[in-house]
Amino acid sequence: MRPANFDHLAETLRNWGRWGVYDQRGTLNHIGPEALMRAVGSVQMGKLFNLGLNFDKNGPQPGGGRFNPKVYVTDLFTPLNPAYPNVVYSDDVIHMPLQAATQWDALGHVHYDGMLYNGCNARECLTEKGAAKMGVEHLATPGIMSRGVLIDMARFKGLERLPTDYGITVDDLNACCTRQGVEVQPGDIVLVRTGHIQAFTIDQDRQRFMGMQAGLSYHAAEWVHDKSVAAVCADNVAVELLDAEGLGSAMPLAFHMLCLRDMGCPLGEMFNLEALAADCAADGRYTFLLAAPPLAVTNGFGSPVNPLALK
Ligand code: UVW
Repeated sequence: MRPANFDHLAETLRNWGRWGVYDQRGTLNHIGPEALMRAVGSVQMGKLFNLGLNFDKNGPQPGGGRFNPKVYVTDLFTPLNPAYPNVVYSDDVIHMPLQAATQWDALGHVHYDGMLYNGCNARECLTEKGAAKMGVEHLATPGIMSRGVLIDMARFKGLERLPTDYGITVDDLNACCTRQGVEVQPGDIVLVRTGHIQAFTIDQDRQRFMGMQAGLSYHAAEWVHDKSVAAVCADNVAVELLDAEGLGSAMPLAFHMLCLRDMGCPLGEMFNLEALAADCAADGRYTFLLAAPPLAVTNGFGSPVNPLALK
């Protein structure tokens, strides 16, 4: 069975046609001049935070289809001109899944009932060559930048990490924003901290990091829609709650489906929010300029990203 109220939610939240029949950017359309100027206005201290994981063989993947990045050196001490061997360059190659570590999900990443965001027929749009529609390159132009709002749910609950079976509700989101003294506005990018990334960054337990984990309940998609949020990111693997019940239902990854397929809302995963969250707790300011441009991988289902938060 599909989760309770899923079909009703999907119909209510669906943004198909809202930004035109050819739109492939979804809720990023909420980011206009007003949202960007609000982002600039949130820069007050000149403090910069990197929210990305490193891309290397020690990444968060425990094995399987998604593996950690492999980097090969293809040129080392190669002379630019053989006549002057002391003037040289070095080059390298990376082989990695686009979903290996900190990443954006493109709108074509998941779908159900044969349709992608904006009513695209999945059989026509998705091929072995990738996403002919709803590829990540459409999120890359002009890019993803807006005001970021950190929602530090773990700290709000007085915990280092939320319990792995905890689904973050609409009430939680509202209560946490009130406590933090922040109001999410149209075009903002919301970053939710669960503390789950510590399973990788502190425990180095890749299996547990990829396993059951706290995250947003699929009901929270309604909040994302009502607030006109441009994109949602989190410090876990899937942004949403991963539990046996949801994964065993007829609509696994229900929040993904509502966001990517029905709303057209990109999801940012494995954002390391630890240092940023500590700083926000210290100065009581939870907003910042977020610059998180995906790579313009043509027809890509996702992209690695090195997100930056400037306070
Ligand atoms: C899937 O696992 C399908 O998606 P994600 O990596 O976006 O959580």
